[in-house]
Amino acid sequence: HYEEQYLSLMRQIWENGSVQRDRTGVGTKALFGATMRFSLADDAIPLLTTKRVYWKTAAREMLWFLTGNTNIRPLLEQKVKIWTDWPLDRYRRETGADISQDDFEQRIVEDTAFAEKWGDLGPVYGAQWVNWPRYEAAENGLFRRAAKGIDQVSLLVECLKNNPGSRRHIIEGWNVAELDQMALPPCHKTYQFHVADGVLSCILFQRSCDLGLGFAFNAFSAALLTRMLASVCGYQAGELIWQGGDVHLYLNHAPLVEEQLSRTPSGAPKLKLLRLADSIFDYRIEDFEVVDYQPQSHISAPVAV
Ligand code: DHF
Ligand code: TMP
Repeated sequence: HYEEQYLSLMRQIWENGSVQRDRTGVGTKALFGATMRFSLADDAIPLLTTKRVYWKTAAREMLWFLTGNTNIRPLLEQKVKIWTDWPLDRYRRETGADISQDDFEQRIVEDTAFAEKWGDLGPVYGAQWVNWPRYEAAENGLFRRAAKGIDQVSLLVECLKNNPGSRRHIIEGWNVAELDQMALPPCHKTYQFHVADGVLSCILFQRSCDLGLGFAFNAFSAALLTRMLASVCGYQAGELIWQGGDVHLYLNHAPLVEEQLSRTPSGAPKLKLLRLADSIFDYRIEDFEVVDYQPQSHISAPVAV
């Protein structure tokens, strides 16, 4: 079963990982450098079955990246709360306000000016994917930011269609010049695609991976992106090759790790794309369906901020 790779990596890190004092102060066990391969053929999808994964949340996040938006407001309007912690943390730190997560989220949704001031994550994924900044010479001899940046996603689609044999099919999130403005520097930072015999595959390089929480989303999302790209370019989907840099388990995820390692994966969920969209930017959440997914119960775990 494809999920054995995940469970065995989890076991290996839990048993042999080096204990690290990490940025969040929670502490991790970590291993550097790991690869997992997942087939995407015949609608196969790397969705974990040893716990329920809210794949629609991950899909909504991926669609949000593709819009280029970096504000959590459109996510909250869809009840997606996975990014709230970081703006909330900044709001509390900078204002000293004692506000609950619910109240903060409600204010972001209802108050446009508040959302603009406090809901933005900085130039994270979406901003770099479809609007990587360009600069142009100004009259005064200096450079200024051009009105329109580089749309890596559109260029990728064109290149996949017109020059499938290229070895340069990349979406890059790691804009070195802007890292300091981001709430979090990108974790799933590089996507490389490859076409062979009409089959599209993807390598995702993730520099930092929260194996207990983030991974389930990252693997599903990368597979979804690959499926959407294959579909609009007229290819079949082949494989997702996931590569991690610092792959870790937070020390406070012990209950999740022990529960999950006691479970056995089962079943072969499939992802259906119900519609061929005209463009990669035209997909909607209603276009996705997961079938044959009978996961074991959800296991919640705290997210390290
Ligand atoms: N920080 C850390 N420490 N780990 C992360 O995985 C992470 N992921 C980020 C941003 N910062 C992060 C963005 N993605 C959840 C899932 C993905 C995600 C952020 C949070 C999460 O909390 N998942 C829970 C609840 C899911 C839900 O509410 O729908 C889970 O059990 O999967
Ligand atoms: P870092 O920037 O110090 O590496 O912290 C980021 C944390 O968030 C780290 O635990 C990895 C995790 N993460 C994921 O695993 N997947 C994601 O998509 C995101 C945004 C974060």
